[in-house]
Amino acid sequence: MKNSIHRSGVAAIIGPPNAGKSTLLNHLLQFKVAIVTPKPQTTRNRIMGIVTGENFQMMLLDTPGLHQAREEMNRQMVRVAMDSLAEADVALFLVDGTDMPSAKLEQRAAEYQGYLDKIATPVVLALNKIDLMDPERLLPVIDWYRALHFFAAIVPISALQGTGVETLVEQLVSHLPEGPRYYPDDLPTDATERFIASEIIREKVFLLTRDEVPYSTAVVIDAFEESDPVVIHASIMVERNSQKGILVGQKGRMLAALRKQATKDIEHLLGCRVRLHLWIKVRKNWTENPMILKDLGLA
Ligand SMILES: Nc1nc2c(ncn2[C@@H]2O[C@H](COP(=O)(O)OP(=O)(O)OP(=O)(O)O)[C@@H](O)[C@H]2O)c(=O)[nH]1
Ligand SMILES: [Mg+2]
Repeated sequence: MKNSIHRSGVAAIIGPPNAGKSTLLNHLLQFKVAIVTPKPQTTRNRIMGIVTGENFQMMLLDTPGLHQAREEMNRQMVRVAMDSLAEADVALFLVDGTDMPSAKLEQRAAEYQGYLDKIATPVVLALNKIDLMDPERLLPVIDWYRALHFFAAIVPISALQGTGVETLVEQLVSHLPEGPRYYPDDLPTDATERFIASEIIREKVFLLTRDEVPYSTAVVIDAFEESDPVVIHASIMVERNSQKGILVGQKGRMLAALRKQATKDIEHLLGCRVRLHLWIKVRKNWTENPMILKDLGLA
């Protein structure tokens, strides 16, 4: 009986920055484990979500966006993404479907091929953001990707609205081996509350600041006291004094806004009151510092 087969395994989502990888993970988990912003290179670590269905359990890995990285931190981010493929049974290459065949996309073809050629598992392609597309424009996009690589399946989706996502999951699951459930049904992720809290603070920096500031920022949780309210001390690390000035803002307004917005989301995550203390620290050129990158899971 075909239906009695239970499959379990790992699917790694890889793809260019800003394509909607984290949005898809959150949608499938119905839980915000990964931060999402309109800026590229938001995700910096591999984040695992556990998607459990009647006949399957899929460990879905969200990863940093693939890009031509020059700085050390960015190179490590791309490495994290590509390394996640080693533990995967199937890869999901997720791109922004609204990137129409054009000179710009043509320029990326060689780069995409470079990543795709390194993948040993079957690769499913998801064309995301179809909610923004005229359905008639989908065919040339599909043809363009078909010429680029042999994909096990090509599935148009909207990670934001959930369109096509069920079909996508069926495709991914069909490439998982037979196996048991490794995790309880109701566990959405192996990420700790501490990690997600640090990411929420980083998300607010991404949303509230501009230019290079988000890319020069990292967040470290110094203390997480499980009292009532939960007391969290977090350091926001920047590379320069001028960036510290921006994060503090006039009369401390930026820091107050960061704290307010992050507190609200962390309270939602933990389901209890939170007192958040933020400290801004300057660590010159930390994005090139292997010791600091290692502490952030990036080396
Ligand atoms: N309209 C629309 N917007 C989407 C969709 N999926 C993601 N987005 C938006 O695209 C932006 C990037 O989404 P993310 O999920 O952060 O993208 P990502 O691929 O994880 O990006 P990196 O972490 O930077 O690699 C956000 O503004 C999302 O709201 C979609 O299906 N439709
Ligand atoms: Mg992301």
